[in-house]
Parts: sequence; structure tokens; C-alpha cells
Amino acid sequence: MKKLFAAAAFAATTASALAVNPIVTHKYSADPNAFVWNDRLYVVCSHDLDGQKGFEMNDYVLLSTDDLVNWTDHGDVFTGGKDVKWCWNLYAPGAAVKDGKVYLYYPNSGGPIGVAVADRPEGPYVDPLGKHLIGREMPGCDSCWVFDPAAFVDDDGKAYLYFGGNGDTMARAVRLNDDMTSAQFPGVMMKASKDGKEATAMPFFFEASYMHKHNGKYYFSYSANFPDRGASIDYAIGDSPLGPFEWKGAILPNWADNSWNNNHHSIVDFRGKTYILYHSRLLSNRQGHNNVFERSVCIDELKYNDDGTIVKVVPTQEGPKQLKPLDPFAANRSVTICQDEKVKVVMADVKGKSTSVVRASADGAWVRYAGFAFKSAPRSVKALVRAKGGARLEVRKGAVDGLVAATLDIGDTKGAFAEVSAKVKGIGAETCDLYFVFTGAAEGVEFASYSFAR
Ligand code: FUB
Repeated sequence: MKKLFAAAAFAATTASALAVNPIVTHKYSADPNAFVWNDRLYVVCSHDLDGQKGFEMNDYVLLSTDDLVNWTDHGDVFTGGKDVKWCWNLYAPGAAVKDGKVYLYYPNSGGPIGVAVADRPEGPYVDPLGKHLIGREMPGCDSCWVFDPAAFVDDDGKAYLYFGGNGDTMARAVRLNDDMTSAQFPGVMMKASKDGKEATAMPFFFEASYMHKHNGKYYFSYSANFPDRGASIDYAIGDSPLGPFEWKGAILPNWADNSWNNNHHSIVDFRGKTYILYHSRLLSNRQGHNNVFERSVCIDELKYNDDGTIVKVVPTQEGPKQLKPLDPFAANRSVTICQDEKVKVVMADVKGKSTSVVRASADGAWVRYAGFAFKSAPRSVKALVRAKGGARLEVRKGAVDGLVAATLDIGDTKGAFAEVSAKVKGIGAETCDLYFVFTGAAEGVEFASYSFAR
């Protein structure tokens, strides 16, 4: 009996300590560009396709979080050929928030770069120019690759766009005008001194430009080349957004799970701490694919030394600590997920509104929600679901094979979303993770939201 109890307790602890990197496990995501909107952290990412054999991406995925552990998948928010007519092959995006609007900068693969505007991170995004904003033909923009745009808005409101790739003389920047949709030319070449020598180029620069500010200093970071630096994320510090800069080495050396893969990052302050988001092959490796084109976004904390240099980041599978618990009694979206298996997130019409929902179509498919704070014991749980042919949804505590706290029987909902509910047993006033496990879901269940009641 003692042994059984110990095993259960162990299962519960390991369950909550399970990896939260990568931040999304039901799809591949890359090139994370993070920004804060209404005190929530958003990340717009390239959307690597399952099994892709090159960079075939055609849309951007939007993820967001309030606690750094459970991430909302808002679905694809910007699609080449649809939201923008002249651009199909979407490589790394850059986003910026200014005066209550979100500006999205996007390259058509290796260039040129366009801009789209929205009133909120989820879009819809409108391409106001109908053509590119930055091209190689523009003065001072003669980079080999006019891509990987990163927008930076300084404290004085002045904005800049960084871009370029494929060589240490290829990093470029332009000033953006106040409208954020036009730029001032000529562009300038980004340079940094190294070992006290005069700055003639950006040492080892390859791609993935990024700019952030800390304590009045400007940090230009980028993915360095493969032969010299193994695609590590390097950085240089300066006193102004356009330099001069001094090269400081690696922020994030490439790690074993991402060896021989490219990398792309962004750095963001959120609720008093700084985080770096980057991609890696971690998920593809776990699945045994080891596909360099199946990348996944990860997050870790970034710290500074007293002299302003950055403490090298050691990538983790655990990621940062959860900032706040989930409220089980609130109306929770099914797509705010810590981890999952055998599910997809798809768009569905839920009560007249197109929204992202979880779709399970395999037996044993599950979704993990981490860190609920039950202030009192729940008596029931309800979920909004749509199913063909019926299925069962078990709510399990602490682990995928943990205690069954509730079983929701889902009948055929005849094409519409319908509410199902069940009694809850075995959850007290406590903090725990919950796993929603689907059985008999072969014909497909869509799951939109849930909440507990006392
Ligand atoms: O995702 C396609 C390309 O790979 C990006 O534009 C580069 O930064 C690299 O991450």
C-alpha cells in the first residue's frame, strides 16, 4: 500500500515537472517573434509543416500566454496569397506594437519584405501597400537576403526595421516613419567592433536580426554563421539603435537538440523578467524524425551580468516557472494548452464565431492543462464539444493515467457544438494538473471550452 502511495505521489510530481518546451506540441512552429499586448505575451511564428522537406511555410501561427506554461493557439492569423496577394512563402515574421496597432513585417522567402496592420494580435491583418515595403533595389538595402525583418520601437517613439542575411556585411537597418508602413532611405549597414578592431561588418552575421533595449543600451542579436559559430545566437551592444556596436559573443550557443539546425530568436520583457524565445528540433527529435525543417518554439529566462552583458542561456526542457495558476472555475478555452498528444488545433464555427478549437481523432488523444488552483472542491465540470458518432472525455488528475475525476459522455451532437457535463470526484481544494483524455474519438471530437463548478 505504502509503495502504491509513493508511486502515485511520484507520478503526480513528475507529471507537473514534465517539459513545457517546446511551447506547442501539436504543430511545428519556428522563428518566434514575441511582443506584449494588454499584459499578455504573444508570439507570432513561422508555421513549419509536418514532414516538410524545405521551407515551404505559407502562414503564421499566433500563440499567447498569461502564465508562460499554458499557451493559447490562436491558429493561423496570416496566410500568403490570401491576406497578402503578392507573397506566398512566408519566412520569419517581425511584429511591433505602436499606438494601439500591431504591425506585422513579413518576407516572401528570401525577400522582399512587406507590412500588414491589425487592430489586435489575432488580426485580421491588412496589407496597406499591396506591394513590398523594403526591397533590394532600395538605397542601402542591398543585402543578399532582404528577409528576417525585426521591428523595434524605441522609448522616444522612433521605429527601426532590421533585416538581411547571408554574410557579415549583409545586416541592414532602416528608420521606419511614424506610420510604420513607410521607411527612410538609405538603409544602413549594421557593424560591430570585435577584439578592439574597427567595425567593418557584423561579426559572423548570418540571419535572424533582432533588437532590444536594456538599461539604456541597445542589443543587436542575430544568428551567426554555421562554419564559425554553429548558428549560435550572438549579440553586440551599442549606445544607439544604429550603432556603433561592440560584439560580445553568444547569448545562446546551439545545443545538441538543435545541432546543424538554424536558429531564430526574440527577446522580450514580461512581468519584470526577460525571456528569450528560439526554435529547436526538440519535438521532431522526440518523434524520431530529426527533420531540420520541423522546428518548434521554446522559451527560457534570460539574465544579465552587472556590466550589462548577457549570461549565456542554457536551453532547458522545463522552460520558465508558471507565473500564475489557471482558474478552473473560469470559462477556459480548450486551446490554452501546456502539452498534448495526438490532437490538432483547427478553426471551427463556435456559436457563429470562427475560433480555434482542439480536435481529437484518435483513441487516447490527450491535452494537459498545467497548474489549476482549486480554492474549493469542484462538484461538476462542463465542456462545449462537437462530435460525430459519440466519444468519451475523461478528466484525469496529475497524469495521463491518473485518477479519473470525471467522465463526460459525448453523444452525436449532430454537427453543432453542445454542452456536456459530469460530476467530479477526487479533486479537493488543491493545485493540480489535469489531463483531458479522449476515448472512442475515432470519428473526431472538437472541443472548444470547459469550466468547473462548485
Ligand atoms: O524559417 C525560414 C528561415 O529559417 C528564417 O527566415 C531564418 O531566420 C531561419 O530561421
